[in-house]
Amino acid sequence: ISNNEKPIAFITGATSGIGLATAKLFATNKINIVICGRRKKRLAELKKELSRHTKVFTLAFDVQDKKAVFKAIDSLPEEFSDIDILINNAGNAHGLDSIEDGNLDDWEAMLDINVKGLLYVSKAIMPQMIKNKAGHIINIGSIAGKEVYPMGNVYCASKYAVDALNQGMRIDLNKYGIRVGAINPGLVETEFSKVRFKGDNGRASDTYTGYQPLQAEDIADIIHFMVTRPSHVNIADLLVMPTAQASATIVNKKL
Ligand code: NDP
Ligand code: 8X3
Repeated sequence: ISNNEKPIAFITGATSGIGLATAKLFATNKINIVICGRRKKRLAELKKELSRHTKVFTLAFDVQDKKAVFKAIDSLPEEFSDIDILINNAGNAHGLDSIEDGNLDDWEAMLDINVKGLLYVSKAIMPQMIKNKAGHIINIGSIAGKEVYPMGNVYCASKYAVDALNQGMRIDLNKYGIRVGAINPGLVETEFSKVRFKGDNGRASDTYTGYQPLQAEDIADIIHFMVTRPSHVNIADLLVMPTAQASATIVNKKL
């Protein structure tokens, strides 16, 4: 965005966690935003709050629904259609089961949202970046895309796929001058574990007790750093953990 005074960022999964914190930080730094998610009420509230700082457009769609993805992105008014930055963030884990106990609906949700959803959104936005011979795509991977952990199986597979796609996009879009990079967080306290454990809030909060987990704002801060580097600098791949975490399975908890 270094050459563009009024950049437009398209953020998927902006209704909570990392996407929400990124939308807020971008807005207060005068980056215009298109915020996406399925929860329309949250999008409307966020638009009201952030329109004080910047231009905001909301798009409600499910990234699993490819027709809805293309229809939503096609419907963007002209002033929001020239996207400079794409934050491929929408995603979740569904369940934490040993592979033989895995639930097929959970498996499909993770592959459809985390992998295919990311592809649909990218496919819809890439043509205009290619036309401009400029753009910046940031993929939100995970430590789960660098290291497989017990019962992580399909979620890890989905995030390994994000890692592969991050590399593949960087290679194939190189000829157009489009920057592609990933940030791979460790434990971040968001709605992630509420979704993974299907509303079992005790299990969700246990994930983040006994140590200081990352907050969504910590990741947003790094995403903002990535997009504000000079245009010849591309942060290609970052792994970020709380200090208390040393690997996907080693967390120094003081209980
Ligand atoms: P949250 O659950 O807080 O946020 C997930 C976001 O994704 C929500 O805004 C949700 O919006 C959106 N989303 C989920 N499913 C869909 C769908 N089918 N269609 C459209 N949007 C969808 O979790 P995080 O902020 O933690 O997660 C953001 C990203 O970070 C994910 O890709 C996750 O895998 C990754 N990550 C998270 C880590 C963590 O420890 N929290 C660590 C490493 C990576 P809505 O429900 O409104 O559709
Ligand atoms: C989330 C990271 O290790 O909590 O992507 O599953 S982990």
